[in-house]
Amino acid sequence: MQQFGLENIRNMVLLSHSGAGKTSASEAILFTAGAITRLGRVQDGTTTSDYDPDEVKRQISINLSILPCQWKGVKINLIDTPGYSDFVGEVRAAMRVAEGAIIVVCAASGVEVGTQQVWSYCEEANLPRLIFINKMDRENADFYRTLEQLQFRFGSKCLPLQLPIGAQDSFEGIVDLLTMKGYIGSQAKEGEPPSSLQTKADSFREKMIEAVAEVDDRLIEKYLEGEQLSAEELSGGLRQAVVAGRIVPILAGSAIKNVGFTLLLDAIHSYLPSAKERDVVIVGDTAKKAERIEPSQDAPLAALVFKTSADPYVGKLTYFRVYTGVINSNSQVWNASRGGAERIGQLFIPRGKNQEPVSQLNAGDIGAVAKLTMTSTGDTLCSQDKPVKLAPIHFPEPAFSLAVHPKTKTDLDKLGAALSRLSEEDPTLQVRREADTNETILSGIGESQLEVAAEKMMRKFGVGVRLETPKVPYKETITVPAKAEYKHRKQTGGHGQYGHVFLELEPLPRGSGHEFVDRVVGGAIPRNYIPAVEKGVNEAFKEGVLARYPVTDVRAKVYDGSFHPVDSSDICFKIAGAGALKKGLSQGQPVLLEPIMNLKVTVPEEFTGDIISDLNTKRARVQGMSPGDGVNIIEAQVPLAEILRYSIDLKSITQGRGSYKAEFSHYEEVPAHVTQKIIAERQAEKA
Ligand SMILES: Nc1nc2c(ncn2[C@@H]2O[C@H](COP(=O)(O)OP(=O)(O)O)[C@@H](O)[C@H]2O)c(=O)[nH]1
Ligand SMILES: [Mg+2]
Repeated sequence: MQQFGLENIRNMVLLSHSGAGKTSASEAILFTAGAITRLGRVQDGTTTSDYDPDEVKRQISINLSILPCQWKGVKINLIDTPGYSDFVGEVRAAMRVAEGAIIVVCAASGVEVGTQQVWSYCEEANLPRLIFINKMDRENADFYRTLEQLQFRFGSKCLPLQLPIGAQDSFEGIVDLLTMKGYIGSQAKEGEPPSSLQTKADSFREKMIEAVAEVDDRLIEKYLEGEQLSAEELSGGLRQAVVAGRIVPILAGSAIKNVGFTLLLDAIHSYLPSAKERDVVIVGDTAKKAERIEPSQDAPLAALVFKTSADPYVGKLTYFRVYTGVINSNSQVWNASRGGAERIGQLFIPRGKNQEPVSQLNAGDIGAVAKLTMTSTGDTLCSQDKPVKLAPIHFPEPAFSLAVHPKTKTDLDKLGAALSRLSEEDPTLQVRREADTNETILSGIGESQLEVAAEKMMRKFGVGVRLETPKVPYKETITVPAKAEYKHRKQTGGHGQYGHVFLELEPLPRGSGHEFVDRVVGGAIPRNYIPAVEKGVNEAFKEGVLARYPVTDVRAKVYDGSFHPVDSSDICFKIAGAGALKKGLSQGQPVLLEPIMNLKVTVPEEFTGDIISDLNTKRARVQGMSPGDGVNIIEAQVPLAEILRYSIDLKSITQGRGSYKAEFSHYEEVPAHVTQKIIAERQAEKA
C-alpha cells in the first residue's frame, strides 16, 4: 500500500446543479486514472459513485461518495455529491473536508440555480475551484454562451484554460491554452490545434496570461516589458492564482464520451491545492474563537467525522478525514466531542461500495471504520493526551415536516430505533413527538429527502411507514364566562348513583392553559369528592365541544353541588364534573384556536412581490422587510395550517433560491369561515 504525504493528497469535491454530470464525470476521472477498468453509466446504475439502491432507482446521487484515484504520484480523493437541493447536508459535509472544488456546468443548460448555489457556498468557504463545462457532445451545447453566463454571474475571474474543438455532434477534443496543443478523443491524442481556432485561442490565451501575470509582481513586470513568460512561470503563476481564488480556470469536455479528463486530472494535479495548503481550524473547549494551525503528519492525531452510514450488514460505518497525525488500524483513539475512548478496528479506504483495508491513514487522507460505539457525525477523533476539537460542520436547519405513521403494530415497535438510526446518518433529519396531535414528526430539508428516508426505513430496517402532512394542533377555548350545572343521578335496582356539580367557567389570557379551582363552601360537596370532580373536569378538558380538540385558557371553578349519603361516589362526581364542564363550554361561545408562526423568508430581491402576494393568500400578516445585498428578508406571522407545505411553494416561486424559517409564536382564534371547514373535516375524519 503506497503512502502519500500531505503535499501529495488532494481532496476535491464535485459540485453542480443536479444533472450537470458530476457522477458521470467522476466515473470518467476514475476510468482515466486507471482506478476502474470499465466506464459505468448513470442510466444503467453502474457508476462507482451511485451504487446505493435508492440512487440506482432514481438515477440521481443522494449520498456523498469517496472516490480515490492516483494521478502522476498524487492521490486524489474525489468526493461526488448530490445536486438535488434536498440533500444539501451531504454537500455541506463533503465541502467541509475538501480543499478544492470542481464545479460542473452543463454546456447546454449553462448556469443554473444550483450552479449559483454551489458557487456561493464556495465563496463562503473560500474554496479554490475550477469549472468543468461538461456535455460538450450534447445537442445545444455551447461553450461560449456558457462562458458568457459564467462571467456574467461570477465575474471575470472565471477564465478559459481550454477551448473545445467542435461542439455537439462534432465535438472531438480540447485545445489547452497554456501549451497551445490540441488533444483529440478519449485518449487525448496530442496534435496541432485546428487552424480555425487559432485566432480565438490566441486571444483567450492572452487574457489568461495577463491574469496570471497579475498575481505576481515579478511576472507582471516581465509581462509589461513584453517578454514571454516561460511554461513554468505560467503554470506556477496559475497555481498561485487558483489557490488564492483569484482565477477560476474553465475546462471543457464530455463525460459520456470520456473526453477532457486527462487534462482535467492534470489541472487538479497542477493547479488545485494539496491537503498541506489548507489550514486546520480548531475550536477550543471554552474559547469561542477558532484557531488555525498548519496540517502536519508529525502532530498528534486530529480527524473529523463527516459522515455516518448505517449498513444493515456491516453495521455503522464512520467516514473521517485526518487533519493532523496518523490513525492506525486496531488502535484506540479519543473522541474529544464525547469525552470518551473509541476502539478503532480495521481501517478502510472506501471507493463507492468497495472498501480496501489499510493499516494506517495519514494526515490529509480520508478513510472509514466500522462499528464505532459513541462517535457521530461532526465529532473529532484525537489522542487522549492532546485532545482537540476541529471546527464542526454547519448543517442547514430542517424546514419541512411530515408525520410518520407506522403501517402495522410490528412497524410501530421498530419505528423509534429506525428513526434514530436514520437521523444519525443524516444530520439534517430530525425526529420529534408532537404531544398535542400524538404524531411522530420527521423534519428535513425537502419532500424527496423524507421520501427517500421512508424507503430506506423499509429497505434497511424493514419498517413500513406512511408519510402524511402533519396535523395542526388546534385547540379550543371559550370567549365569555359561563355557568353550568350537571346532576348525575341513576336509580338501578339496589343502591343508586348520585353526583351534582355547579361550575363557573372563565376565559383566561392566551397561553394560560386550563385551571381547576375549588370554591365549595359549607360541605355542599364533601371534601373527599373534590379530587374526583377535578379529575372529571380535567379529563373533559382534553376534548372540546366544537371539534374535540384540547381545551385551553379556561378556568373552571366548582362552587356548589349536592350529594347523597349512600348513592354518591368518586365515579359519580367525576361524571358530574365532566358533564358540567361540557355544558359550560357549550355556553361559553367556544372557538377554535390555531398556532401562529413567525415566518422569516429569505429570497433574492426580485421575488419579493411574488412572495408577498403568495403570503396574502395564506392569511399572513407581513411584519417587515429588510432588503440588502441582493436578498430580501420578509418577516410575517402566518397560521401553521397555511405553511405546512411552504418549502414546496417557496421552491416553485423562487426556483429553489429562497429559504425560510418558521417558529411557533402563539395561539390565535381561527376565523369563523375556516372554523366551519375544520369542524366538517374533523367530523369526516372521525366518521
Ligand atoms: N450527452 C451527455 N450526457 C451526459 C454527460 N454527462 C452526463 N450526462 C447525462 O446526464 C445525466 C445526469 O448525469 P449525472 O452524472 O447523474 O449528473 P449529476 O447529477 O451531476 O451527478 C445522465 O443521464 C448522464 O448520462 C455528457 O458528457 N454528455
Ligand atoms: Mg450525481
